[in-house]
Amino acid sequence: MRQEIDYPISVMFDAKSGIFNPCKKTEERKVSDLKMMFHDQQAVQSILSAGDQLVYEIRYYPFVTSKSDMALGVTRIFPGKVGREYHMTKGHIHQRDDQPEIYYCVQGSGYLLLDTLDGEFRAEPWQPGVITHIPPMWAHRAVNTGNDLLVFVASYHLAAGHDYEKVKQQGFAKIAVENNGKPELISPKDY
Ligand code: S6P
Ligand code: ZN
Repeated sequence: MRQEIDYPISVMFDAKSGIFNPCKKTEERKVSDLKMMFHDQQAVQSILSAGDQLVYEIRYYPFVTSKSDMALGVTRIFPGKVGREYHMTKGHIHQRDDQPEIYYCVQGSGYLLLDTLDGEFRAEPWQPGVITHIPPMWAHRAVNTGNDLLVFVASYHLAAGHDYEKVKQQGFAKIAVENNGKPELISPKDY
């Protein structure tokens, strides 16, 4: 028997702003939520003592049906840095090791950083139009290295789950920093 949740749903999406409607939930992440992810702890402290700084927002629509689920997540990373390190997402690996994800960059520029946490690393350069498949078992983090908003669309199963702890403890093999006005990927130990 078909229930109400089993019918198609559409949302209206504005790629420039990254806003879509209707939207079920919005979350904000500030420097205080990512403080252990950034490598310049003095810069973190000075931002926090000045009253924090918004790094990104995520808007969600969970499409849950009686047979399955699929989530839409749109992330808006505001331009900015903490020390020399560009604004980025916290980064996570999926709890379930059979869960991939699709990211679609629609606005802005930067990188998608991917790390297996066992020695393999990739940095996918991002500009509007780039779609990246994130295979299972790759931690993922998006970085905004531009002067404008970076917007990307994510599609994944809610059942994937998010493990932030592994990334927090180990970090990614490379981080994106500004060097002479340009983005550069360096090893965190060279910060
Ligand atoms: C969920 C998907 C995205 C992120 C979002 C924020 O699997 O990858 O919606 O949740 O980009 O990143 P993070 O690392 O704070 O969850
Ligand atoms: Zn994910």
